[in-house]
Amino acid sequence: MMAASPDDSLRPRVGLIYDERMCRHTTPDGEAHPECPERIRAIWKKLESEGIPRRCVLLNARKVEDKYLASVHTQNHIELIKNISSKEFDSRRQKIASELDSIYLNVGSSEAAYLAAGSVIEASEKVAKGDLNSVIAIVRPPGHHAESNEAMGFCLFNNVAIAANYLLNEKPELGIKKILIVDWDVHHGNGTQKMFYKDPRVLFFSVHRFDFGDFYPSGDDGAYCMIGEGPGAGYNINVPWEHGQCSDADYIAVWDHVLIPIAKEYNPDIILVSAGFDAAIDDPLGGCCVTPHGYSLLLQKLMQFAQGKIVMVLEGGYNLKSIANSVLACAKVLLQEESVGSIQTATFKSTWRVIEAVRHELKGYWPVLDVELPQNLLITNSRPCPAEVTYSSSESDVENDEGTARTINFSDFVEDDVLLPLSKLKIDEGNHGKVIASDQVQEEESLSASEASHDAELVTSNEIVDGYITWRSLLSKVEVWYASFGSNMWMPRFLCYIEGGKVEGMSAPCCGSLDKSSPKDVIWKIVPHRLLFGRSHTRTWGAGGVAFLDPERSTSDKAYLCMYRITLEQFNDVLLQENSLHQENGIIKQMASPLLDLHILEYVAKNKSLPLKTLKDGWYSTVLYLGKEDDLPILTMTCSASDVERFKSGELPASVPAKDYMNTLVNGLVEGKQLTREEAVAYVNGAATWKL
Ligand code: X5A
Ligand code: ZN
Repeated sequence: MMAASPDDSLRPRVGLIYDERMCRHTTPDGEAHPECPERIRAIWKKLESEGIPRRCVLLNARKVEDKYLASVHTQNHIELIKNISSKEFDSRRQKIASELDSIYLNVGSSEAAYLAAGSVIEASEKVAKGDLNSVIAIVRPPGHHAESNEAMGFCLFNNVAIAANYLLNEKPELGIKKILIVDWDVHHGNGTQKMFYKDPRVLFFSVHRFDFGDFYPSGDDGAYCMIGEGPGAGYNINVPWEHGQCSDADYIAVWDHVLIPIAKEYNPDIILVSAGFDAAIDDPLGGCCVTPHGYSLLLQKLMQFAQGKIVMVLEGGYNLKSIANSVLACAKVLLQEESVGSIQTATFKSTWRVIEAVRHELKGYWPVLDVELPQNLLITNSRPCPAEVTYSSSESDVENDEGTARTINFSDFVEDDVLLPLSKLKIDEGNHGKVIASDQVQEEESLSASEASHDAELVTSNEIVDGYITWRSLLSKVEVWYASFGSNMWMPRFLCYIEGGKVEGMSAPCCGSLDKSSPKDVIWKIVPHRLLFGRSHTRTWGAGGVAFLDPERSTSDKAYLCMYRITLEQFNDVLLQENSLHQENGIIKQMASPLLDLHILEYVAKNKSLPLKTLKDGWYSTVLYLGKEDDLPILTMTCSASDVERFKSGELPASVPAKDYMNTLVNGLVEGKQLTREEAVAYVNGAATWKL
């Protein structure tokens, strides 16, 4: 007999909807746009390559009838989308689109919009009837931003809202009286919220980046105080993230402590998921990092309700690989196939703040929320918030234009120290925690190496893994000055390397250091080295050159340095990120051993400059020792001397910096009170146009 193959009659019946005609909604002149046809093609191809479609029931897409649109949209809006792709609109179409917020329109838009909405109706009806357990609707354009009289945010018709109304109003015989809409797209589902704001038959739940009203669609609609009105009061639930970088653990925490308890109480007859995948890791718009396995867990936790009646509807999601893998993981969960993977357990402290606020707001409507969250949860799973860091220079108190100390606010990532890599240092078992500093820590006088070995004797057990002291715990006890000379001179930009995140002009967020504590001090210095700009393009800043410091000293030159007192552990994380080697296929790499340990630090201090072989492909692979300050070594990273030669020969391009990069750098010099804006611009231009 064959090994147990799943009995088809026991296997859940999962529907899939996909139709190539929804790919004909494109930008009119072929300009690139994140909401592109390739999104649904990529998902479909991925599912096909994994043999998903043959394990599912394939449904036909169909166009929505106008009468079903009318429960959600105005006649005006319906007419517009109905006619927008016709010849008569050829001359006006682009103008109309340009007057809308984040919308493009072409000859394929109307049909795609009708198919997307109609397909979600088809999917919902099949699930409501019980013909299928669940359906994945791979549709576009997305819908959750579309309001009654307005297309916006890449959305034309509100597909999910239309289907919900269809079930409630058009098919009472199906017995769907209560619908839970779970909107996990990274953006707030403003359209859907408005449509059911006073309606208790639909419980609308949205978890989204809010950034205190700064994140799209911006404003207050996504705030947690928006709880519904009249009979709908308590049936609108917003979980607004304070910042990006949210991950599986943050979402799971919200599920466990907000959504799931409420869903149990509400007991929906069906669940519609506004499943955008733009909170996925590597999404260009979302800046969050939910993994495919994370999404599958969120979905799995919903399957205990409504007898598993789930319709998963694509909304946003703009990284083709991420969305394809995420939908695949969800499909496997709906098919009740193994979902393998592990998630990181770290949550932001802000996550607990948001969860508590939401629970407080809603506990009058949902008594299950009216209990204190277990304190040990908050304590064991979160660390004190290093946010709201006030920093100052030791030369003069750095103040911003308003004359108050600057506050940085995107920094409270909480880490569980579970994934500690090993170091080469073995603990002498007979001598409790004493370090056998094999080849390290030999020279007593300098670099606090001796102090480090002394402190290392005091490490607590969680810093020891399998009898080894982790390199992190050792190097976390050594402080250095990291000397920045480029965009990192602007503190908020540098903090991206510590806390994660990005500032204006950066295309992607940084992952940050494992230890997210802020620099202990910031001071400025001028050194006799030449600042130069080289290369023509970076992933972070786009076209333009970036700053390097000639490793060679030359007394006729001077370069400004903004120096941050950080740990050698953090310096290693900065070094890795600066050389773009911190991730591979979107996975943050853990360093098994440090790039720059105490031994190498001694070497650099003696020889002033060291190109690190392990970083030979990075642009900032040379570590420079620039002397000492307060008895701590001053280190920076720049290109190799041979790269400078290649800049001179023209073998490597030497371009002027991009606008955003330039602004960032200038901001650093100005806010650090080193130069006026004019002087700073002149300084950068001088360096950028200098003939090597
Ligand atoms: C559906 C969706 C995002 C719109 C962003 C506009 N829309 N900047 O993800
Ligand atoms: Zn979105």
